[in-house]
Formats: sequence, structure tokens, C-alpha cells
Amino acid sequence: MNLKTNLAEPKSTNGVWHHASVSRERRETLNQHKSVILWFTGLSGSGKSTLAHAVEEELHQRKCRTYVLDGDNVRHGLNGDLGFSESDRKENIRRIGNVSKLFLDAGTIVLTAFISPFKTDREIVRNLVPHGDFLEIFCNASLSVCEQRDTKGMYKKARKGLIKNFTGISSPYEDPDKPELVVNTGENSLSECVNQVIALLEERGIFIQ
Ligand code: ADX
Repeated sequence: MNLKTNLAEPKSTNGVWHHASVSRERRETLNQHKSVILWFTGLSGSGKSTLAHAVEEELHQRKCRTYVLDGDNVRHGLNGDLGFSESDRKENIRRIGNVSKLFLDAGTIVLTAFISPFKTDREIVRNLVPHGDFLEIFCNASLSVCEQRDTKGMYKKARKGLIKNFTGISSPYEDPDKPELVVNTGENSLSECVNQVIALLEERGIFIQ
């Protein structure tokens, strides 16, 4: 297993990497901010997408280049062939990790909102990019809060056994050990959570001016 790529057997080994003259650094200078991956992780219904989009809104108003990769959307297209078995979730995160890496090189602040339940898969993405470019943000809402919200009605179905391998019910979620940030999305308001993420970006020197 190649840990860098998470691919057992790369099938295209003869490619030659083309180095662009427009580098990530030049794009960052043009953008007046650094690029970074904000990796939101947490249970379904913990508020990952809501928070990622609200942070994106704030960043956009600050004239930053941003893009949100969202579980439900990406699973309609790029990852439409994947389900929710352990190996499909692994592949889901591997692809998203590599897409995020491209966005990073493009000078963008990429915000990802996937359950990404397994620690090892999140660590593989962390190790794909330079140290400090992957910021893991744990959307910490208890299962009971997420289940009470049940915005998509999926917990009810999962409890009845109508959805198999449902995270938190019949499939595990592994809490991050050392995330860069924990946001208590079950208790705090959306704007408080947004402020915490923006403070993290300020602390990390993402804004150049
Ligand atoms: S991940 O585990 O592979 O990271 P991802 O974030 O892409 O999951 O997709 C999660 C979304 O898919 C949930 O918010 C929910 O809407 C939907 N979903 C459908 N089936 C499942 C399932 N078995 N477990 C979790 N989420 C599911």
C-alpha cells in the first residue's frame, strides 16, 4: 500500500509531471491569501455543510477565493459510483483528498464537508499535503442532537434498518484525536462557530494583508 496516495497499485506509472510556470505561491500572492484545506468532519447532521458554507460566505466577503466540496453533491457526480461500505468511504475520501490537493495548488481555500468517519483516511489526506495546509475541524455534536435534528429523516430510517451502515448507528465514527479546531456545533450558534474558524485562519496567517 502506497501511503502517500492510498492506492494499492498505481496503474499509470509512466506519466511525467508537468511543472507550471504559474506556481501556487504566485497565485497566493495574486489572491492576497494563502491556500489551505479546511477539513470539516463529524456525524451526519452535525452541521458540517452549513458551517462550511457560512465560513465560505464570510471568506468571499473578504475577497478570498474559496470552494466547498460537499458530501451529498460530490456523491452525485465524481463519486456517484461509491456507496457506504468501509472501502467505498475510503475511496470517497481518497478522491476528495486528491481533489482538495489540486485546489490547494490552485491557490484556493477549499472547505470539505464529508463525514470522513475513519481516522486513518483523514490522516492519509493530511499527509498528502505540506505540513500545516490541512486543518481538521471537528464538528462536535452528539449523536442524540444529530438524531433529534434528523434534517434528512435518515436516522429514523437507519434505526428501522432501512439504511444499512449508517454512521453513528450501524457504522462507526472515530473522533479526531488532535484536530486543529473543535467546534461545538451541537451547542453554539452558527455565527460563534464561524468566528472560531476565522480566528483559526487568522492565527495561521492565511490572510496576507
Ligand atoms: S463519508 O462517510 O463517505 O465521508 P459522505 O460525507 O460522503 O460520507 O456522505 C454522507 C451523506 O450521505 C450523509 O449526510 C447522508 O445524507 C448520506 N448517507 C446515505 N447513506 C448513508 C450512510 N449509510 N451513512 C452515512 N451517510 C449516509
